[in-house]
Amino acid sequence: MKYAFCSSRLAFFAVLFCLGSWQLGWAEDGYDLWLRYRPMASPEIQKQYRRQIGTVFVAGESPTLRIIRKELVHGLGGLLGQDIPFLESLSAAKASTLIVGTLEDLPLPKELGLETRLRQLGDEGFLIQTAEVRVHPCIIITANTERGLLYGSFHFLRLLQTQQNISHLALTSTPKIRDRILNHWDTLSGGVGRGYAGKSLWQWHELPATVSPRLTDYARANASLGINGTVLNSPNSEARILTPEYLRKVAALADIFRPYGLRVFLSVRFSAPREIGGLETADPFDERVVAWWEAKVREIYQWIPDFGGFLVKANSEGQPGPQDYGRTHADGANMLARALAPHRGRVMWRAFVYGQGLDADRAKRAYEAFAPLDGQFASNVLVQVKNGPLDFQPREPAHPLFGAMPNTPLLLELQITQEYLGHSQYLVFLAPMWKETLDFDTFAHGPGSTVAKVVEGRLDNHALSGIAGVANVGSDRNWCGHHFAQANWYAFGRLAWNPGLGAQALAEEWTRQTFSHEPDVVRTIVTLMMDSWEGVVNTMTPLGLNVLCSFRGHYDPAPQARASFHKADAAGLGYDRSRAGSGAVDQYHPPQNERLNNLATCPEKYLLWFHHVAWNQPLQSGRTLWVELCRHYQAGAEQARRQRQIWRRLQGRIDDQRFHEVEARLEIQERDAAAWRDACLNYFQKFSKRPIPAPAAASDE
Ligand code: BDP
Repeated sequence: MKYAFCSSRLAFFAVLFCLGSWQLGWAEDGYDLWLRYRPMASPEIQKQYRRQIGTVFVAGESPTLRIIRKELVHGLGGLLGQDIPFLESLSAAKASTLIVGTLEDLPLPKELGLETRLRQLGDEGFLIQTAEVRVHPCIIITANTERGLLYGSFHFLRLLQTQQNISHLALTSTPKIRDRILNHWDTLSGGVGRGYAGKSLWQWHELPATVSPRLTDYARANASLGINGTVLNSPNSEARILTPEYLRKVAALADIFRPYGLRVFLSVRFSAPREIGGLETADPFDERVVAWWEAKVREIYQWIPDFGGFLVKANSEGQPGPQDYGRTHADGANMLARALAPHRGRVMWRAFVYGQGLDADRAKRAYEAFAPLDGQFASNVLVQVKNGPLDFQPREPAHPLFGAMPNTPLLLELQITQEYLGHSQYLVFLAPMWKETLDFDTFAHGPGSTVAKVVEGRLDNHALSGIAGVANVGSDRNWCGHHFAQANWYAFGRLAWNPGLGAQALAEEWTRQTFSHEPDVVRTIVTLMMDSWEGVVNTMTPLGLNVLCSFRGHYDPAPQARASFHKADAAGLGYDRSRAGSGAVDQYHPPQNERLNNLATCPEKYLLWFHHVAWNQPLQSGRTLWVELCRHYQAGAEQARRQRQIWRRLQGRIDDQRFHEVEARLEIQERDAAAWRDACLNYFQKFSKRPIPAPAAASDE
């Protein structure tokens, strides 16, 4: 009895404590991502929204519509701080009903003209419109499909979460890219290649009997951004994924993801017919191999009727491929594409190849291997190209292949996980980097032929288009390791939907949903985010340098081990890719090639990527290369120090848990940025033989 009394008192105080700490925002662990739906901080705005959304009607019944209902109950209830009644039928609609449904399910007045507008929205777009329904002002979310409704509902909740004016809504939105995909580098043993947020989410050993509820939250987070595909396993694939044992597991995941509009794809191992098919060859021209893949694809579609297709890494970093049999990449891709075509599946064939036989300059190899194959791929093949010609460096010029394969849909591969950008220790917002790639002008059809247009399929009118992000999620409670790494998942999804969105706007909308609406907090966090990428470029690879990291881990500085990339010598620094050097500049179209070829016009951010520059060469600032290099490394370390100071100002203004967890990582970043500065400058000084200048005082800059 006594015990019961104590425990109920304890429970009472525990509840009080939780309520108190929640109000003060003391204990958020990051699990909720940008879908927190905390009550609006401003009572005026909350009151206004309550007036504008009095009731909700969602037409129809299906798994996706149930998800929409649940999200609106959760989202509106949380944000508005009260339950919003759901109506049973449209005829009950009153003033300020939020109406959600396809036109099939919604007998709405013709004069609203929604049908014509919907015709342009395809099967994923949506329309959100303020309109009079039965003389009542209402908000309508409609689309041609339930997926469109799902995206529209999430968009509407985003409007509220970012405190937008919803008085006169008249907006439509359609994705600019068709396949918007996460690439997981997960292994079947439960690890994540280049993952810094714990183990694989998939829990293969438990599937299909047990499916973690967390996977529903994963699908929901992706749907909230419009991500519509997921490649479950690493491109360094294991043939086992194609065995019935694993296909059953994959099907269990696909069942969970389907109502969220998320299709499943698999990375396949080209030699699978030998490894699990009992054949002695995987030659794409061998009829038994062709038949094996056809049967395998049929089997997959029996398990997963909406299966997306295959991702393939072939003849790259030791992976098997068609070249093992004297066939081309196109021969290999097309054989798989033919097997998938009757089921409307596609092949995403990676261009990440750099076999030494191709060219002495690694940065030229993928172009040399793939540009000649343009026009040879089947119509359901996309060639998947990394953003830059090397490998996810802190900064790279855009891959020249984006201007070189007009007859092939090119899928842009970005890396969300921070393999070369400080893992989940560093605060780096990657949207500015991705925007630099998307805005890069290939000049393929004259000025304005940006990478974004190529990837959207607009430049050469391709029916297929795609973008992939190497995922940064794992089993960590906060999904991504670093709380700010969530912003990169977020920004990837939003940019995949619309590459035209601005990095700063994305930083701001993420911050408002994730941390706070307080203007000073928003400003502080957005500034931190927007400065962070350039800061890390300065820390590691300024002025176009690249691959200066250790072999193992790709985290610590190791310039001494990377001479083949930086080419430091007594004369200067940088890789000569001008016409006098490797000639990589001529993989770009005029006038881009001329601009890059000329030391005077090559943008300084790419300088040492394209040129071997003398230590005493004056740069734009008037300072020599050596002094400028020192300034950049010093600025990188200084920024890491400063960002920690700035962050400290937020103590007590955001929840304590996330504050401290980010603080702890900023401390690591500060320490390690200083180590980068010292390691790189001490090493390069051996060649420059010049003194390291004292760091510039803030007033010198
Ligand atoms: C590199 C990674 C390696 C991947 C490879 C790839 O270091 O682990 O397998 O990319 O993209 O960046 O296949």
